[in-house]
Amino acid sequence: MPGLNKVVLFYPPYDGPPLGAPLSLLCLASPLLQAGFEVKIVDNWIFPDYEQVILREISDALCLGISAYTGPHIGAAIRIARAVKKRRPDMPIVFGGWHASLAAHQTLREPFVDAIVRGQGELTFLKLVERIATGKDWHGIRGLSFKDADGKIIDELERPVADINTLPTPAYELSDPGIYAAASGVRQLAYTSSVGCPYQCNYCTDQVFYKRRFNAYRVERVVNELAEFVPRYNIEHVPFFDSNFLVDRKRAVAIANGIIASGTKFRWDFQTSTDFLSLMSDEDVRLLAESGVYHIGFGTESASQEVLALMNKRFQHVEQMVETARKTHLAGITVVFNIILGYPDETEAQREQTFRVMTDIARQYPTVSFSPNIFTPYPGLPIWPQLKEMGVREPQSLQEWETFALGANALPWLQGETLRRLQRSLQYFLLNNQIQRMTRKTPWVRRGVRRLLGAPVRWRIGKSRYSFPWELWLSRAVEKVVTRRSLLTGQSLKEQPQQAC
Ligand code: B12
Ligand code: SF4
Repeated sequence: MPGLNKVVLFYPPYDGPPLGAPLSLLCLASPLLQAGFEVKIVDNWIFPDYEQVILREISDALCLGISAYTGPHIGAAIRIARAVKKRRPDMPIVFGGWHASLAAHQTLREPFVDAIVRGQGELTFLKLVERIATGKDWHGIRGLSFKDADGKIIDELERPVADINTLPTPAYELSDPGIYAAASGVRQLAYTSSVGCPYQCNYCTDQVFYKRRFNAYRVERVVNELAEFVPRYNIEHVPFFDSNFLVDRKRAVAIANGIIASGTKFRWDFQTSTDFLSLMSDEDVRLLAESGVYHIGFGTESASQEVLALMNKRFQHVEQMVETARKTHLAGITVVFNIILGYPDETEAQREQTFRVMTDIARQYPTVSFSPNIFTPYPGLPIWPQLKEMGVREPQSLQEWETFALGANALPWLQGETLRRLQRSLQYFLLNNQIQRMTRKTPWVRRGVRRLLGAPVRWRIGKSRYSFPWELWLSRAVEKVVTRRSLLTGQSLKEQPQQAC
C-alpha cells in the first residue's frame, strides 16, 4: 500500500485489572517506530469506545494488527476484525500472540484474517509491514503464515527465537501509566527481563512458543532500564512477565543488588518455579525483598508426586514447596501457589492429598495463598492426543475457543458427583486458607465465626468428609471466600462460574 505509513494495533479487553499498557504491542511498536512507521495502539483502558476509534484510525492505515490469548480476548478480536474487513477489505489484518501462534491454521481460515505472525513478533511483523508498505509479496518471511491470492495457506519457515538483548526497548513512550492507574489504583510498568523456560510441563505451551530457550537481558540492561523508567513515569509497581524468572539465580540476585545500588524504589513481582527458589539462600531471598519484591507466583499445581509426574513436572518436589514457603515467609514476601485440579488421570485421593499438604503449608506460613483452577486444555498443548482419546473435544473454530477456555469445565472425567465433590472439597480448602489469615483488622463477628469454624474445617480436610456442609453455609453469612487470584500479583480476581458450589 504505497503512500500509507500508519499501523494500528489492537489489544482486546480481558478479564481482570490492567497491569500497565499491553507489553506485546509496545514491543511490536518499537522496531516499527525505528523504521519510520507511525503506530497507533488501541486498548480498551485508553479507548472504551475502541471499535469507533479503530474504524476511524484504519481509514488511512497500512494494516491492523490484533493480539489474542485464548479466551475472552477472542470475542472482541473477531468482532473488530469483521467490522474492519467490511470497511477496508483491501487492508491486511494480521493476528499474532499466543492463541494465533498455537492455532495458526484454524485462525487463518477465518475470512477476516490475512496473516498470522507465529511466535515472537518484533522482526517478523516489521518485515511484513515493510512488504505491505512497498506492495511486495509476502513469501519468504520467516515466522509468517498467510493466505496467498488463491486463498491457499502458506507457512513460511519458523523464525528462530531471537536473543532478546538484540531487540529494542519496548516503546513505553506510547503509553500513559496514569490512565491504567485509574483502573488498577497503581502506576505500573509491565516488564519482561527474559523469555522462555527450560522445562516441558505438558499442560504448558511455553516450550512450543519459546522452544525451551531461556534467554535474558543482561543485568545492566534490566537495572539501567528500570532506573530510567521508574522515575520518568513515576512508577510504583513493575510486574515482571518472565516465564520463569529464577532460571538464572545469579542473574536474579545481581538484578536485585543493582536495583538496590541504583536507589530506585518500586515494588516488583514475578513468576517462577519452587525448585529454583528453594535453592536460594535465605539471605538472597531477603535481598530480593529488600530490592522491592513483595510477591511471587508459583505454578506448584499439585502436592502429589504422582500427579506431578503425569504433568512432566518431576523437577518439582513437595519439600521444595515447603522450603519456598519458609524462605519467602522469612523475607516477608507473599506467594500464590497455583493448583491444577482434575488433571488427566489424577485420582480423587491424590487431589485430597494436595489439599491436605497445601493446608499444612499454609498453616505454617500464612504468607501462602492459593489459586486453584480446573485444568483447561489450551491450544497447542503437548498432551492433546491423550486428551482427545479421553473424550475432550477440541474446538473447531476461532470462535469456539472464546468460550471453551475459561469458566467452562470441558473435562468428561470431571462431571456429576465427582465434580460436585471436587467443588465442595475445594470450597473447604479455600475457606480454611482464609480463616487462618486473621489479622487485627478482621471484624469481630467474622473473627468469632472463623474461630468457631477452624477446628471442624480442618477435621473435614484431614478426613476428606464433606457432607452436610454447615460451615460453608455459616461462613457465607459473614464473608466471601476468594476463589481465584492473579498468580502474578496475588490480587483476588472475579469468581469463575465453574468454581461456584
Ligand atoms: C502478563 C500475562 C497475563 C496478563 C495479561 C495482561 C497484560 N497487561 O498483559 C493477565 C494477568 C491478565 C493474564 C491472564 C491470563 N493468562 Co496470561 N500471561 C501473561 C504472561 C506472563 C506474559 C505475557 C506478556 O505480555 N509477555 C510479554 C510480551 C512481550 O510477549 P507476548 O505477549 O507473547 O507478545 C509477543 C508475541 O506473542 C507476539 N505478539 C503478541 N501479540 C501480537 C499481535 C500481533 C499483531 C503480532 C504481529 C504479534 C504479536 O509479539 C510479541 C513480541 O514478541 C504470559 C506468559 C509469558 N511468559 O509470556 C501468560 C500467558 C500469555 N497467559 C496465559 C493464560 C492461559 C492466561 C489466562 C487464561 C489464565 C487464567 N486461567 O485466567 C488469563 C487469560 C486472560 C483473560 N482472562 O482474558 C497463557 C496463554 C495461553 C494461550 N493459549 O493463550 C500464557 C502463555 C501462560 C502459559 N505459559 O500458559 N496473563
Ligand atoms: S515451569 Fe512453568 S513456564 Fe516452565 S514449562 Fe512448567 S509451567 Fe511452563
